[in-house]
Amino acid sequence: MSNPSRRKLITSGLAATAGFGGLAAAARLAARNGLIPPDSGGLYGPGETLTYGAQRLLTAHSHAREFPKSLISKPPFANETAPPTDEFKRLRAGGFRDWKLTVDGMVAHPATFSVSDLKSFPRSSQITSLGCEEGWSYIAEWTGTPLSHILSATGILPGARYLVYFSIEKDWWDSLDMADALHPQTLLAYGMNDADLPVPLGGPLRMRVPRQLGYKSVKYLTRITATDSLKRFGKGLGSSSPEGGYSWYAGI
Ligand SMILES: Nc1nc2c(c(=O)[nH]1)N[C@H]1C(S)=C(S)[C@@H](COP(=O)(O)O)O[C@H]1N2
Ligand SMILES: [Mo]
Repeated sequence: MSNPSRRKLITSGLAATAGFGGLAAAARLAARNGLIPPDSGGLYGPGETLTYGAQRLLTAHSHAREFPKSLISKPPFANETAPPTDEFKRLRAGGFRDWKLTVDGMVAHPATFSVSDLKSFPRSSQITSLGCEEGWSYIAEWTGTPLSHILSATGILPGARYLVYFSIEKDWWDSLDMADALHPQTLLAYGMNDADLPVPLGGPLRMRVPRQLGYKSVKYLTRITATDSLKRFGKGLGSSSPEGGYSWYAGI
């Protein structure tokens, strides 16, 4: 969708249809433009479709706000965790030298990367806000490899539409469409505030998606798989979050 006048037309069509003909008709318009989120069924489905469709058409190329260093938040942070599993403890005891990120699915060259491999690739830093759906947020500087770099290095195939990504915590996984996967602010983050990413905040490696709510920024990242359909992952809703009642698309 590169033609701005076409985008404008579809966007005003979406808004007008939502007001005039109702959400279901807006959803049909979004569907014709390939803008149906995976959790579009059920009671909130038409609303999810309208939010995602309108955001994608209006803001596909926008950036999350970046802040000056003076606004970086002071610890402690609200949501600190650490995976309690033996596997995580073993990897941590080894300084995370054996931590592996596997990239597979619809890529020409499936590969496995260590954190030091990632550190040897082009790096990017951003000072952005991480906001939780429960209401709190904090600002930090995240450093990592742009996800887009890994996708070009592994040869993402043209048919891929989503990236599904998994934590060493088995019940945490999520997915992004290609607009967010290729967005320059989407990072495989291994650093925070000029240090290694602390374990409670997702170290050694987390997804950082500043254009969406905090739960998309999955911590303890171990695998990314490229796919053309989200149907065969979990309940087919694109993430563990909609299974618990939150939207797959959590744009801010
Ligand atoms: N593996 C894993 N990733 C996770 C979570 C989690 O509990 N486990 N919590 C999510 C939620 S709900 C939020 S708001 C952010 C919190 O990130 P923070 O610890 O940096 O505040 O991480 C997200 N990623
Ligand atoms: Mo959250």
